[in-house]
Amino acid sequence: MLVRSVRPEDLEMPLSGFADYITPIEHFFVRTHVYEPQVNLDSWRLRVEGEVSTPLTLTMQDLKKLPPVELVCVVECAGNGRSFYEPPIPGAQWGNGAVGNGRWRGVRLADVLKRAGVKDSAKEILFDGADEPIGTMPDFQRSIPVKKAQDSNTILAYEMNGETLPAKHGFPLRVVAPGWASDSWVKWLTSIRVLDKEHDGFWMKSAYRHPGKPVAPGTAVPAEQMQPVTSLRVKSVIATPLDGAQALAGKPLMIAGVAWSGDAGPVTAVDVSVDAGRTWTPAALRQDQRTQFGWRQWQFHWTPPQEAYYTILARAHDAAGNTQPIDQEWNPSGYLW
Ligand SMILES: Nc1nc2c(c(=O)[nH]1)N[C@H]1C(S)=C(S)[C@@H](COP(=O)(O)O)O[C@H]1N2
Ligand SMILES: [Mo]
Repeated sequence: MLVRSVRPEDLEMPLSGFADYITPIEHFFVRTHVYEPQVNLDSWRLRVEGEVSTPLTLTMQDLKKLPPVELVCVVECAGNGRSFYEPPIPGAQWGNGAVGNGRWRGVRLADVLKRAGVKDSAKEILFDGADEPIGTMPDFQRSIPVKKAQDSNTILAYEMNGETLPAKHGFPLRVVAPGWASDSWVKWLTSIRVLDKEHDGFWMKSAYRHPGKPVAPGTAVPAEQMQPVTSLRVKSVIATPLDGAQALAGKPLMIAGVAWSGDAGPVTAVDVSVDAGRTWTPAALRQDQRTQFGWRQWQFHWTPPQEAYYTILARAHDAAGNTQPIDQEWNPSGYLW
């Protein structure tokens, strides 16, 4: 892993990780705002309160009585790729690898909310985890609109890749908000609060906000003129060959990687260019990876015709007709590269 920060622990998946369909836990990126809390399952409870008719206090056993659901889904930090923006932006200097493709198993958030009886006044669902802030840092709490919470794909996961959810990734329970940046995927979940208004805590009103339109690079935009980061953007990454690799002229070379999108997904096509974007040719998408929210592997076979320096690019398209740009428009916090 590429260590972006030791304390708190921020670990990035190296480019070679994009060669996997399901990202193994040992290669899965880690982002922690404060520290990794040690949760004891015997004393752990999930509280559901606020605008509900029956507030709940659930054990893991209670949760596991609800119907289990499993889905393959990309989790990507809003700030993934921040280091590519010009001018530079403070914050974790992620390259490409603050992202992974996991197999998540848990229960539908909608099923939990149904048991609590959500009132008509409900607007947002606020999540809090067992990690407590240090010093003056506000507690990491994030909310999502009721509509996203009620979506049958939004789950509370207790398993990742067929294993008990690892401590680094939120043991014993985390939010899985498919298609949305992972600041909404609250780890070590202990509290679900149904709100009758938009949550106005620091992590909603000041952090994770985007102008929603291109602004001149370097511009300061007041937070209230920005909107929360939600859906991921269509994107592909080349896993092989790696930057700077050498290959033999006249010999077949496989170009391969993965592609994903967010709410506008799934990915419908990937093109490859071997001439710095002058011409593009469709790559082959794996036929057995047609999920709504997982990434999809693609391949392109090419024989470099002569000894030369080649610039290879990939670009993905999604179901809503979006095309991956050459680079993303600059924004003040360096989100959604
Ligand atoms: N409780 C809690 N949940 C959290 C965070 C956190 O600091 N505390 N960080 C969020 C952010 S910004 C990211 S990118 C993802 C990272 O998930 P991972 O470490 O499982 O890859 O967790 C999210 N959930
Ligand atoms: Mo993040």
